[in-house]
Amino acid sequence: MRQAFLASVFLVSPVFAQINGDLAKPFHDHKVVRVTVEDQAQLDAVLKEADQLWSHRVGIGPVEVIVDTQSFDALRDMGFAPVTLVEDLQGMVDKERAEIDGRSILLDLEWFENYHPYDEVIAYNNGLAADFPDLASVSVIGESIQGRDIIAIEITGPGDRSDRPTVFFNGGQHAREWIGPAATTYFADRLLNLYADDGRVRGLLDKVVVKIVPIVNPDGYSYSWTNNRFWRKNRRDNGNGTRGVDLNRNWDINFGGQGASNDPDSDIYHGPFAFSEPETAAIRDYIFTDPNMVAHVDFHSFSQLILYPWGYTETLVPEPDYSFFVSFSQFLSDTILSVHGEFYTPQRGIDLYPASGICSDWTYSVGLKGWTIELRPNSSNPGFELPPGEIIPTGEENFEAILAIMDRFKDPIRLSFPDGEIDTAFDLEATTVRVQAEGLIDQIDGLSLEVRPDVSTGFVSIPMTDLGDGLYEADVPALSCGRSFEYYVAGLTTGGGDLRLPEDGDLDVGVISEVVTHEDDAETDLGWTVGDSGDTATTGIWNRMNPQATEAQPEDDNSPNGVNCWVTDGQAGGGLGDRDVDGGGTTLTSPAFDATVTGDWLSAESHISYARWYSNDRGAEPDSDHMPIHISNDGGNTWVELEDVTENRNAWVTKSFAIADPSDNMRLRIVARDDSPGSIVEAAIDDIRVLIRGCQYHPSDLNRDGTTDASDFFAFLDLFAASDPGADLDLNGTIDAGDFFAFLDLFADA
Ligand code: 0X9
Ligand code: ZN
Repeated sequence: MRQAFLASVFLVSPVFAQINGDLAKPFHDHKVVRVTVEDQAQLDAVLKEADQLWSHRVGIGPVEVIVDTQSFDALRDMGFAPVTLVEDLQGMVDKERAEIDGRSILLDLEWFENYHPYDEVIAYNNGLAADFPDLASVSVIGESIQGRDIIAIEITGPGDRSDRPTVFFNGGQHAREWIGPAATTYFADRLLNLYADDGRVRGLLDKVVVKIVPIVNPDGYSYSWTNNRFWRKNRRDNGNGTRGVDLNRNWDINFGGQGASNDPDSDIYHGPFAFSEPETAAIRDYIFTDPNMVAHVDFHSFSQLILYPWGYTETLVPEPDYSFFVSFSQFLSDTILSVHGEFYTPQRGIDLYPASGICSDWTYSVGLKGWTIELRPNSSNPGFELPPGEIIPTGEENFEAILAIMDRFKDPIRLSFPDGEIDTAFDLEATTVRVQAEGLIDQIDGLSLEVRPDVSTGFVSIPMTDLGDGLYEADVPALSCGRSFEYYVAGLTTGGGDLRLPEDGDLDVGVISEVVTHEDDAETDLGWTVGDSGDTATTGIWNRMNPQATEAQPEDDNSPNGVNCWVTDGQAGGGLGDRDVDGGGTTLTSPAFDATVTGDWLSAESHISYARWYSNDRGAEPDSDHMPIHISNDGGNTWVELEDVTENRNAWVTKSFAIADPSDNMRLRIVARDDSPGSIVEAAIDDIRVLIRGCQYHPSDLNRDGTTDASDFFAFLDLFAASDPGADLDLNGTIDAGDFFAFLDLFADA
């Protein structure tokens, strides 16, 4: 609904005066304000007036800055109408410090009820390693410019770790983001303290090595405690009276490109050359010493974001990585949400704003899956000063995310079904099973599809073909309707390990026939009704058209041969929140259709299927609306819910449901609802079909004349004599006595 301010923010070199770091009360008489600038000249004027940037984001649109009273007045006189976010910044800093000082440092988790200076964070990590010598060790992996240790804590279960994948987490690249060191230390604490009693943690740590660097930038972190609470960079003496390199612009990935500054005074100064800083060089070398490292998260604050590559370019990372980042980042977001209800937006870094030379882009470029997670809070007030009482909740929700990452990367080789698990095969059609293998730290040495058809007791092995890029496939030969088989994938790694997908058990597949008896691809209007007496939506009313793409709305319909679909106002409008659903619900009701089973079937069931698009994860109040879809078998008098859509795929998703009581007077109804003023709601529907699924013939009725009799027996003998693959009923690759007995079994079952 509300127009979200998104990207198209371009970065400029912020020119702002350095805070005088040695004053006891540097922020006396200072506020944090938001102004909206309309062009570069206005932006320059604001930056000239401001003391320091509050947000790292700077461009046309809203900009948040620290100003003193004089500058505040100056901005107001220039006509900027500054909105005050923090009235008394020094008061806020003092209050934070008083709260920190007033808290007693107690044992165990209470340590995490407060923030701690550099020495205490290091001491706490050392204490953990001392308490759990079988599970953890701390090493010094480098030294900061001012000679402070950069430490790493490594955690894994006892035993041989050489074939365990490593996941790597760090905090504290940015000095003022105190929750980063706190949360990463919390992860170390929980992993170690839960190992003994929590089977999930133990199971993961027995397969994965976790490495954590809680403070990448010790000098900056210390300085933010002693001098300037809002210091961001390291403390490099730049030689021209300015201090500090932004470590998160110093990595060797598009170094010096957009979103980084060559002005040493800037908060996003990239430094003289990539890895010029001992802090970034130390982390680089640490990563390179571990060939098993597979995934990495660089923890920052604030904004509650899960950012994936690239951060510097609009070019998408190649597949399958792109799809992986989209879906797994969404999964991480859902995982975090499930803990305390906090929403972390998953998105590409570049879609936030461009930034060059960032850590997680670099880790991705050297072969890891790399993320930047921006922790709590989600708003500029309190921004970097997340209250100490929120350390543990932030730690808890992100602990679930790091466990999810450990789980996802725990195997030296990971197998998955890129098209999902197959549960249905079609009459007399071979079924292709595809497997995606990701060699995280090992290689595949052959995969096979293990199939057990209904007539056999054992599995037969079908070798899978290597299609390249880790993709393997094999065909289960055609079977007739009514039959079934089980399957799983088995293999070996070159390291000698066993592979199996699924990890336990087999997948069951039934062979069916499918006939489409009603088809509506929305290319013409078959008699739909837009609107209902209860509708209150004022915009985003359903219409049928070739949709115009927005961030939330599809560019194309779903049908391969069409252009139109039903969509909640398919026009793009001037902005994202312009023509989405606003002000309540908008209802779309289908014409009546016949879902009864027609034709001769031994057994049959009617299904309804449709393709739907739903987007509600943009805007100021994401994930707050829903789209109920109902079906009626009495022309619209009574309705049964099929699903209540909340899943934000921002993509076409085909759903299919069995119809409990099919009639010849069915209707489908879709209500796209906008109940939260701040959310963006876009929906579409296409390719509505009725499918009859079942079998028209018994599998022993080989000549398909409707009865199983002697003629089928002779038909089988003909196939058998001709060595026709259709006679290989047990799928063992040869036509032999086993098939003969299998046929007798099917025959007896008729
Ligand atoms: O700008 C940064 O370095 C990170 N944000 S912060 O406020 N913690 O400084 C975010 C970098 C993420 N990447 C992109 N936005 N491209
Ligand atoms: Zn940061």
